Amino acid sequence: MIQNAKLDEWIEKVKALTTPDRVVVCDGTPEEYARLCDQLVDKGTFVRLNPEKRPNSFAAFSDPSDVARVEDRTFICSKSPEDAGPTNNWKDPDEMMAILGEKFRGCMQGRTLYVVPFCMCEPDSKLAMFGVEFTDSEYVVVNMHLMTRMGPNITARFNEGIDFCPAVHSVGAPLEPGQEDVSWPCNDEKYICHFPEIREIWSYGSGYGGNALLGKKCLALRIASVVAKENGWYAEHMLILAITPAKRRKFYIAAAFPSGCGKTNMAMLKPNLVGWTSGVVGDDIAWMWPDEEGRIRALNPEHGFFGIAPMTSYKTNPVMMKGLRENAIFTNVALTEDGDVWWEGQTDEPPAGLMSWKKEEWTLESGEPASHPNARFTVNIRSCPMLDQNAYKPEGVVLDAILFGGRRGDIPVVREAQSWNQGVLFGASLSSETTAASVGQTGKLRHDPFAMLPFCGYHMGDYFQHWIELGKQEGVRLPKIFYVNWFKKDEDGSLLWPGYGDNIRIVDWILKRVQNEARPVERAFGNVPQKSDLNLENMPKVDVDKLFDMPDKDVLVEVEGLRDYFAQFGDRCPEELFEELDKIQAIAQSEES
Ligand code: GTP
Ligand code: SPV
Ligand code: MN
Repeated sequence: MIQNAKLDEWIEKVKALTTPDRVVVCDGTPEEYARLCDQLVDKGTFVRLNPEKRPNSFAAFSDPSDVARVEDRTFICSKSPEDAGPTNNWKDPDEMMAILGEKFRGCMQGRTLYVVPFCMCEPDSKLAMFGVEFTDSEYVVVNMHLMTRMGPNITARFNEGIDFCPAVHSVGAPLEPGQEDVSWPCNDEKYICHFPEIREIWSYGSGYGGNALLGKKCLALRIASVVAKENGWYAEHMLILAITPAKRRKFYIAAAFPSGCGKTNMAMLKPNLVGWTSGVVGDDIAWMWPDEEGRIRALNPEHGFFGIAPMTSYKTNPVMMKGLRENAIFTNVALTEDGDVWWEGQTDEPPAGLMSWKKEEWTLESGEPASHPNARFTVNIRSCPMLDQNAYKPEGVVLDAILFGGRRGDIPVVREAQSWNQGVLFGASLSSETTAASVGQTGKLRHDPFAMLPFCGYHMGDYFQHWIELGKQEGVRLPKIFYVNWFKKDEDGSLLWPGYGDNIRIVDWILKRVQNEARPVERAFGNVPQKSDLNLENMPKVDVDKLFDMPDKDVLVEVEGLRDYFAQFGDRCPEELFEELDKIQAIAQSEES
């Protein structure tokens, strides 16, 4: 048993409110994981995969109504609406607590309340954040086992009396006595609520991903972003990777791309350049801070990957494919006849005899994909065959470059910011086509500043200011900032850039710029490569001029759009961003005339 007074109080409180049949305090051991997986198989939530094909691995199929994050049901409940800002759904904390009080009353009837103590990042790190998820979902518990740090050395900290963020979760499906359970219980009404001032998370109605695994987006991004702002650090939606060019030192890069825009793939970038090597630190979240020497350090607070299955293949992401050979959970993928998993893009041709994620027989004629577009795998970070040796260091790694990027048909594949403030503008200007990672229309261009639109727990204008402040700190050694876009299209709609392992060629130029080894072409919207500085050997032919082109008239339209967008943040939007827009506009106008 854990001896922690606050935890005892919370267990009593959640138990009294939700009236579960029993309470289990989780110990985070492999035995517990195995036991719960067996239980999930017995309940029909899990299908055990063929142990000869995919040892110790499982497939789960969600309710078709519960397949992704629900942004319109995600709330920031700060005391003042001003502190949530115009980009968040705000609700008065007292009003929301009253609603949640009703929703959670008796909601765990017939179920077990699992108490899941966990830690985001190494517990020895000065940024470590402890959490306790209170959940009635075994699926959530086993996913938390893979995604966070749990087990004896975490519970030891609770015994020492550390503070934690309570994160209460229910699928919202109480069972009457004798009522049979369904394989994926959930509720049509969902609430994903954050209380930044009292540091609490309450999530109701969904069992899927970021809605339910509360250490990830809810704690390590939305709540952590508020804690970080108050304490001079940064909680970001970024991958971290190590790149070692042939015969050079190792470099570290962090990159913020919106959901479904390539973080997991870039985190596992396998360089298509001879003699280059790489290593994974993290694929979704980075916590960053300036150290005593002014260097920007970053660490990955997570302990596993919750990645998009479709298009993951030995061609696109061999590192992940190897990491998924055993000990993985797959959600909403298709099943093969011989008890393995398949998804669109895994192989060129689908195997015969598939069962779709909707548990129906599937053929090419079915008219819809066999796996859900947001089908995901969950796997522990230790499964990754290419982890960087510093991936676990509590002191993180020193960043050499920060990338922003998204999914857009019309902007250059890479450009370099000419100053820190222009780099902050790059982050703030990020916009991208929506993907299946959140419920709603896909392929719709929207602003997603710093890829943090759905994940910033406070006012976006204050967030921009926080980034500007980093550049003003004395003695700080700032990484260079770049804006990348792997999705630039030709007039006929085809992609101009092959992406994946060939992205190393853009990283090559980025690292040349970091070391001041290549002279760039200066354009209104930032620096782009000279053709002669690009290594395009042994790759499919590309139209270099089109890759980096952006007509000045388009730049001017972009600038006007950003002025309008930033206007909503009022006087919380840093002046510096408007000054950067003015500079770009002046250059674009003079180039045009
Ligand atoms: P979340 O986990 O939702 O945050 O997404 P993510 O940012 O990790 O994106 P992920 O790496 O899973 O990629 C999303 C989709 O983009 C997948 O279908 C990938 O195959 C595709 N993708 C990733 N990188 C590239 C690339 O370089 N080029 C192209 N064309 N597609 C890519
Ligand atoms: C994302 O949407 O960015 C994800 C998936 O990583 S989820 O954990 O569901 O938020
Ligand atoms: Mn990902």
